[in-house]
Amino acid sequence: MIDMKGRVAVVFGIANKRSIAWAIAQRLQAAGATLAVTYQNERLAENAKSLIEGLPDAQAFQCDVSNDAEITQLFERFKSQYGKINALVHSVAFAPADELKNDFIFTTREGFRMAHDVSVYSLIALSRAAAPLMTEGGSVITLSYYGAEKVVPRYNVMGVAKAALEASVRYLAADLGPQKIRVNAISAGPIQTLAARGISGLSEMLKAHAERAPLKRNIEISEVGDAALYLASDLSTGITGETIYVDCGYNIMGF
Ligand code: 0WE
Repeated sequence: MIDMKGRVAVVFGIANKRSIAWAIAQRLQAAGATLAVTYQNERLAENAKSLIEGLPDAQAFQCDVSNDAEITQLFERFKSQYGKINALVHSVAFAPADELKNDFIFTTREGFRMAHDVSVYSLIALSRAAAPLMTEGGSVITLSYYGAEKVVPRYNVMGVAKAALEASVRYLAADLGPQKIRVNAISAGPIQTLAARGISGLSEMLKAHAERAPLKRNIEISEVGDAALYLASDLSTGITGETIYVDCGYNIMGF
């Protein structure tokens, strides 16, 4: 058994009970970790708070990761409340809906800026804020997707942002390694989350994924939680700067 007792994990990106962030928070808590879980804004507060507060040893915080002042304030609260952080989970991404509908060539300047600000820069900002509190070393975990490296129709600017995210994982890993802070990404196969639901053609994608993947099925969200626990724990102390696939093997296939 992996024992995370006495470890503090902060998880960003819960919107609802289908969120990957929520699956990860549940898994870390089940392993004994103390949790801080954040949601973006007032609109999500009621639902997010009731989920988070139902989890033992977990507390809810509001933070919009595109706002530097909110990040600074939040980590000051973490410092006084917990004194340290062991793991940071970044499960945050956004591109304006229109950017995921048209051809990539129609990407707007503002859509590009927003996708990179929310989905990529936030990892840099949060890692910088968390590092001084990772006094026992630490683990930073973010979520990526195969569209970072191969063209997935309509994933568009998010694919470019995920490529930048995976590169940022390597640069952050190099910067933070001397402080025994590891930085890794989990590249998850497609999941029916609420964020993914509005996406046209997702059911066909899930079907094709299950047919082509070596394991002949789609991933379970709990499998992302399991991989995150591994990366957050001392089982993975030799691993940093990596993108680990939790995709039933889909990415290895050439045909
Ligand atoms: O990273 C993602 C989706 C992230 C996402 C989802 C939305 C929907 C609502 C980012 N921004 C928005 N903006 C919205 O307005 N995935 C890996 C899931 C996903 O999204 C796709 C996919 C897959 C898979 C979009 C097009 C094609 C495939």
